[in-house]
This record gives sequence, structure tokens and C-alpha cells, in this order.
Amino acid sequence: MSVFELPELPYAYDALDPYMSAETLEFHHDKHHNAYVVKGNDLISGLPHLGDTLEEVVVNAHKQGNQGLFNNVGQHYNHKHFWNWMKANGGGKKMPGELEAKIASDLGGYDAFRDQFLTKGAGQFGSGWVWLAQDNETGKLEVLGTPNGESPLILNKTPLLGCDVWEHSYYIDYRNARPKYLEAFVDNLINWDYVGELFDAGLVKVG
Ligand code: MN3
Repeated sequence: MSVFELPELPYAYDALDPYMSAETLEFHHDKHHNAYVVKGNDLISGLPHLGDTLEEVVVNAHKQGNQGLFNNVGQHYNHKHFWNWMKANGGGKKMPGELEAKIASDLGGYDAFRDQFLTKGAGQFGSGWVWLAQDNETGKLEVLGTPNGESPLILNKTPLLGCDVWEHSYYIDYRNARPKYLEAFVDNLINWDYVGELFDAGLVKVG
């Protein structure tokens, strides 16, 4: 894979209002995500083949210690899914049954998931992401935070849901109130159907 492309948003810019404004999506998608794509393409050009899939490129750039490329392709991977992890009238407990049962058995249910996701998202120091992921060895679900452009992929885990806690994701709408943004994401924006699709698709193992 040598060419990364900025995907279209899967909804109108104002579709997530008032929980995430059109202005935030315009900056976040058109400027920030686009910059990762442009820089990623620039940095990968001329390099030996790093993989056939975006996931392989992310993991291999990390393994090789190519921090500049990893930062940009990692963020491209994260944002590509982030737009799909949200939808209008999303959030709350309306999730596919098998995923709901897995969250119940591994995390103690929706309320425990919600608490952990909000706590780890608010507690992630500086820029980063908070995740619901499935461990590729144990198969268990877990909630974890990662710094900067990292994701569960590089920890041998399969990302099922992620929330961007970089300030650019919430500063226009929530200023410094990251916990309020996280609550809005969990209660009103999560696209559980997409999380369910990733869960059904199975573990993502690279290398
Ligand atoms: Mn971002």
C-alpha cells in the first residue's frame, strides 16, 4: 500500500450537532485528518513495501521505529474509523446482542464499560485516544488509553471503538471540558452498529 486517501465523512458536517459541531468536523476532518494523509503519503514514498493493508503499514512502521511515518499513518487509521464510530442519535446501550453479551462477560456490563471509558479517556495525559479493544491472545475485551497516534494494533489487540481525546477533537465545542465531550460521545454519538461489525469481523492480527 503506498497511497493513503482521505475518506469522505459518512454524514453531513452538521449531522452530529449539537454534540459535535460542523465547525469541529470541518477542521478535524478537512484539516487535521487530511494533513495526516498528505504527510503519510509524502513519508512513505520511496520506502520499501511495508504491507498490503493499512493495518500492516501501521504496525510495521512502528516495529521499524519510523516514528514520523507511524504518527501519520497511525492517525490516518484511527481517524478513518473514528468518523464511522459516530452517528446521529447514537450512543447509549443500543448495541448488537452478541457484543452486549461480550461486554457483560468481560467488563461487567454497559455501565462498567461506560465508567472505564470515561475515566480512562479523561485520565489519558496529553494527546491520545481511549479504546474498547479485544486482546488477540486472550480474546478478552478491555478499555485502554494510548498516547498520541498509537492504537491497540501495536499492542497485539484489535480496536473495536476509539475516541479521539486530542484537544482538536473537542476544544471548539467543549473548550477544556474533556469529560463533557467524552460523555456526549458515549451517550449520544457511538455508532454501535459499526462497533458490532468490527467485532463480528474478528481479530486483526498483523505479522
Ligand atoms: Mn484527531
